[in-house]
Amino acid sequence: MFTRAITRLPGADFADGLTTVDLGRPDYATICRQHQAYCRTLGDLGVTVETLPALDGYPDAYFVEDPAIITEQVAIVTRPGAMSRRGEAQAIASAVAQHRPVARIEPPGTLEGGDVLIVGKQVYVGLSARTNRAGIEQLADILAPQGFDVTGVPVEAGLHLKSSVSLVAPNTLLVGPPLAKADAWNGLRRLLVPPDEDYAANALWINNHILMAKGFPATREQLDGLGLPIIEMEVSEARKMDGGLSCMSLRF
Ligand code: CIR
Repeated sequence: MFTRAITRLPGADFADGLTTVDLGRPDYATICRQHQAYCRTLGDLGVTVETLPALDGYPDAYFVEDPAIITEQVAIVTRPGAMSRRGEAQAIASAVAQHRPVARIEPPGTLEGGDVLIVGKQVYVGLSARTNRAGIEQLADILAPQGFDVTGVPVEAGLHLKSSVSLVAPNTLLVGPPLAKADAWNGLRRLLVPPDEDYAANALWINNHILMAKGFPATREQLDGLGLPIIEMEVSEARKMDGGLSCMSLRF
């Protein structure tokens, strides 16, 4: 059960953030509306949502999942691999410090929360353009005393690990094409996202519901088999900036 989430308001400069996709510039009024709907949905699921103010000069700060990771016992403030996002760490630190003791990823480590997938006591971390080996080793050291085992997973396509894989039920992953064959998932149940729906691989399992991006019928059919209520969310504007449903909150 998640009882809390931290989100951040999109800044007026949201469209100036990093992106690798060519879907046009996001519209500010629309991202604000979609953000409100996202927060409202989390609230409806019993989550108390704390929304931080937009962070001037950091258009990607809206994606609060990346500068921090929260477990039951600790908040880890990361060191984003994207230079333009590095300053976000300090800003999120004061917010997460209200809830947990804080540990930090230090140079030369880089790590972004979008690369971190926690399945029970197993933590899968994408070795990606944003997260390096030193970052993964530091995370492993921070989490070892809590009984977590950390495994690196090469991410060769897509922005982060969780751009292509999500936990959607106990020991059950929703996996997109870039990670469909990764050895790391041996022993876990896998639902596969077809190549023409790869964006839908980023979904959120929260308080026994599944939040998924709207308009991906084949993925919806896979998820329907789990028997959980599914909420389809409009996330067109975050998608234009390479963001998905998990990126827009820190849940704990
Ligand atoms: C970035 O490139 O950093 C942002 N435009 C998107 C971050 C998405 N975050 C995530 O997947 N956790």
